[in-house]
Amino acid sequence: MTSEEQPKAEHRSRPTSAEFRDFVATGWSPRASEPTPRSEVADVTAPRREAVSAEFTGERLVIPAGGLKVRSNDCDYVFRPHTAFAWLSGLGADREPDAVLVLDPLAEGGHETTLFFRPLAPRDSEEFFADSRYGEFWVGARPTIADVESELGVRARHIDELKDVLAKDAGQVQLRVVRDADAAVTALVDEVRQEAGVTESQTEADEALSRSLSTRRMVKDDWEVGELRKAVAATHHGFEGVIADLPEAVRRGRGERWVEGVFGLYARHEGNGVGYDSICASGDHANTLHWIKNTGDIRDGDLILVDAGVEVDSLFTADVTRTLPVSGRFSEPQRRVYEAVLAAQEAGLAAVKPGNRFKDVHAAAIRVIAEHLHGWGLLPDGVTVEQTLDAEHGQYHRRWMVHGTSHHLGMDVHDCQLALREDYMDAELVPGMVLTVEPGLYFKADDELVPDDLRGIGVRIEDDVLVTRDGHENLSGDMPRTVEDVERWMAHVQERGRP
Ligand SMILES: [Mn+2]
Repeated sequence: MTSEEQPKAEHRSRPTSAEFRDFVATGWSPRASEPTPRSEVADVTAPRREAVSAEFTGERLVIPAGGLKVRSNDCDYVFRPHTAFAWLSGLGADREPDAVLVLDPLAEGGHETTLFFRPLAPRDSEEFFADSRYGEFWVGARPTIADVESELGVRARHIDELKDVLAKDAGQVQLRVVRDADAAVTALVDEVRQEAGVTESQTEADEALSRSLSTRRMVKDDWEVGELRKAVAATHHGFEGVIADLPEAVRRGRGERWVEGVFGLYARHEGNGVGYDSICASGDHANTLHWIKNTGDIRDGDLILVDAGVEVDSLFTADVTRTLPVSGRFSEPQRRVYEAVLAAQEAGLAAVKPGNRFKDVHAAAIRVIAEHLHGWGLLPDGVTVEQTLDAEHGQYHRRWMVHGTSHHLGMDVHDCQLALREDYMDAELVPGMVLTVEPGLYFKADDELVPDDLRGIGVRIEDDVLVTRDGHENLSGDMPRTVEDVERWMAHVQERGRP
């Protein structure tokens, strides 16, 4: 409802004459008479809202999109709607700053959904030419109320009507708001509650709504899996773009940035953008788990770890990691580490099947990691594999893989983060869940416990995996993973050029 305020620069204000106002308001072709056609996603969001409606019978639910955030002065960051809002409304990409979705309880049961937003202003308004944030001259024509109603299949209203709707019978109707989406809407809901005489804290009730909207996204329907497939396909192209440009990245210096840029090019061209900041980590940088500075050179003979994913307009994102030999060929020590990680990933993948628990995937992968570390003599003297895997007293192996093996994947790269432990880590895998399987081994250049030839090698292999009725499907399985396949892939792509 309320984007961050931009400071006004007085020296940039221009006098506006009555003559100019009249002149700028006229002489334009009539606007399109047909509203935006109904979108495919309108059919997908209706059952989502019905399920939420059934859980929160008789309650008023408020799900804000969030507002624009100032980057500096009068420049904002590109807008990204809150995921709960996008999932329930069907609006993705950069839509619709300051909008609020309200599920209003009906007397006869169920809810009516209304999207409150800032519709297109008429041409005789000040906004039309003067408002650099919302005005048609500055950001293009925004949708009208009729556009939104037609496109999304819900009722739409001007955002200015929101407060009255929230205040209506607020004392009798339980109100819940997704609190972290828009501070101003949360404050408005709290104010309405106070005016209605609700004195006890409603934070827990609000959090239960947020948790429900997060947990409900865990099992993907066919349409959602289709969006993830698109995201993975675009990500595959992005990786091939990176491989094709690797020699150029080496030649130019600061090659990690070149790789980030090339992947970003594919992400913006084929999708909405990157689903998270790309990790482009060459040599020892691969041992910094979230290396997103990407300032380094890429040197022949090193590995480069690229952890990147394209997000499509619906906001579903891929999350894939490949660790590539810059020269096109793994050295013997690189291959040794790589094949250990690959074996761990295979063990993790094999554990992705209905009936297994989410945490079983990590357990399977980390055991293989521990076995290799033990076999290489890296664990402290006398420590067995079973001893290091002991959660209470061991865990030595975690020095070289400190992260988990999996997370749910969807509209958020780390999806369903508000789910309870029993619904996430401890939950059984069921068909439709999508998770990553991403073990790694990280031998820092200054790790004195590691033999010389392994120092500075960091490897992670990450795929996006759909749980099916009889096991799993690796959605990113078309992207080569074995040593031989990766080497062949690189040679092929560099021979052929950019996809
Ligand atoms: Mn991941």
